[in-house]
Amino acid sequence: MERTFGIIKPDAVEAKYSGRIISRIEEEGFNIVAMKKVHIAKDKAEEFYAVHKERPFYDELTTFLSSGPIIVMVLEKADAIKGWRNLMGATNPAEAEENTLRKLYARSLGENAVHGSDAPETAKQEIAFFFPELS
Ligand code: 3AN
Repeated sequence: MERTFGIIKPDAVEAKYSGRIISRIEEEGFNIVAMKKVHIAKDKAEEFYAVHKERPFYDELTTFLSSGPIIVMVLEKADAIKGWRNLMGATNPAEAEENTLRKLYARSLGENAVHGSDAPETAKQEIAFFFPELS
């Protein structure tokens, strides 16, 4: 069993896609270890996305993540990190495969419905960031 960290981003929460996304997560065999709805401030979004600090879209990204409520979750199953990224689909919804969450629900490259950790070390950090009680 492996754990990963996921976010249902402000665009998808606002569009009321959360229920569909959570259903899909369960259908795909993930165990939802923890989940909460939060609205984070811009400085917290900046801290969360610190690895992208030098990227040209850093301000857009952190403004967006703090623009409305999000649902943060810890997901568990065998090979969860890869499995959750596969279920999310490509970063750019225009390139995402059929039936992936981003193909179904994302608006654009910037407003792309969901986030997922990309490696075991980032999963650990991101889980600790939102769920310190689990680490
Ligand atoms: P992923 O979330 O698929 O791991 P990353 O790590 O390349 O993608 O990018 C982090 C986040 O930054 C993406 N989820 C997306 O919301 C945003 N992003 C990536 N590229 C751009 C871009 N060119 N313009 C605006 N936002 C972007």
